[in-house]
Amino acid sequence: MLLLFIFDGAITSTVRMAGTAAVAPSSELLEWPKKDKRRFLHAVYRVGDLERTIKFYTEGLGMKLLRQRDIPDEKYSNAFLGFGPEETNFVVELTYNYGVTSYDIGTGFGHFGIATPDVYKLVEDIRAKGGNITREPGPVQGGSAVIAFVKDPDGYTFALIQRGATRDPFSQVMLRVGDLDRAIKFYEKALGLRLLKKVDRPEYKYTVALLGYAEEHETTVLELTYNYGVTEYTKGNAYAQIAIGTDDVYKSGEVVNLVTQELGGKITRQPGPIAGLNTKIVSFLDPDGWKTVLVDNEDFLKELK
Ligand SMILES: N[C@@H](CCC(=O)N[C@@H](CS)C(=O)NCC(=O)O)C(=O)O
Repeated sequence: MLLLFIFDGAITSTVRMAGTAAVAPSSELLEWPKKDKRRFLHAVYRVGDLERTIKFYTEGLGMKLLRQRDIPDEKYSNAFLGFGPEETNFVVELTYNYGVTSYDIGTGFGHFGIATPDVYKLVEDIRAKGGNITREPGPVQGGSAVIAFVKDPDGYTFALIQRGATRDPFSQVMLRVGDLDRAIKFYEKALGLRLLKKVDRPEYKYTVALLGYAEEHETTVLELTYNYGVTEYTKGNAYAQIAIGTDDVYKSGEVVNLVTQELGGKITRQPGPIAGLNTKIVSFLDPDGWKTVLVDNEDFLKELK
């Protein structure tokens, strides 16, 4: 239960502690996401055929298959793929639900971004393997960065972005939002993300914002896109969520709870261990309905072992 107090003129909220309740001023609590050890861990989404997607990601996009697990009791399997180990890299967690061969991606999900030193060459390699190129390589409209778009076998778009050698080529997740300033504020306050760049392209009627825990070329970033006048998107049932590491799911949950009261969104799973697994998480929706899961850092590393 969350208790709110007025303390020294500031709103304060209780921080969970075993048996006792310590009161932390909300201003202090709101500092936590910036002090916490945060990192984008993985994006979770559903695919209709695991082997087909694994083949495309490994042979076409150059990812490695990191691990697989089957949960027959719950009738699903997972595969984890990325450009390096999960301990350090952002990866995809693919879910295959037994017997479900296709999904609706909706209009809100944008793309996953992969950085590569030569977009033209990667596109030719993907094309030679039968990949679906939906936007030929060339400078982005209104800019100079060379990009291309390819669709994976389920219809998820991957943006190929030309960039020199990078530690983790998995460079971005792009989601569309209906109110960019509200979304930026939410991700800054609830998750401690930093606004790295905001680009308005009035000639193409959109604005994008990049948010990350380090500079754009050093890390995976969240790209939020606002199309002028579009406030609603469909979410479909394919893309699920993004996972981020935290040192304290309880404190992080308190912060998210405070921020949702101000900006919207809601906690969908209260902080605590997942039944049957030794992993503590808290999950929530942002004001546009995009889901994030905060995962305990130590539990996550134990799970990998
Ligand atoms: N209407 C676009 C707005 C975002 C956008 O246009 N982004 C740029 C990349 S930052 C793009 O896709 N450009 C297409 C191109 O250059 O062909 C959307 O919702 O995806």
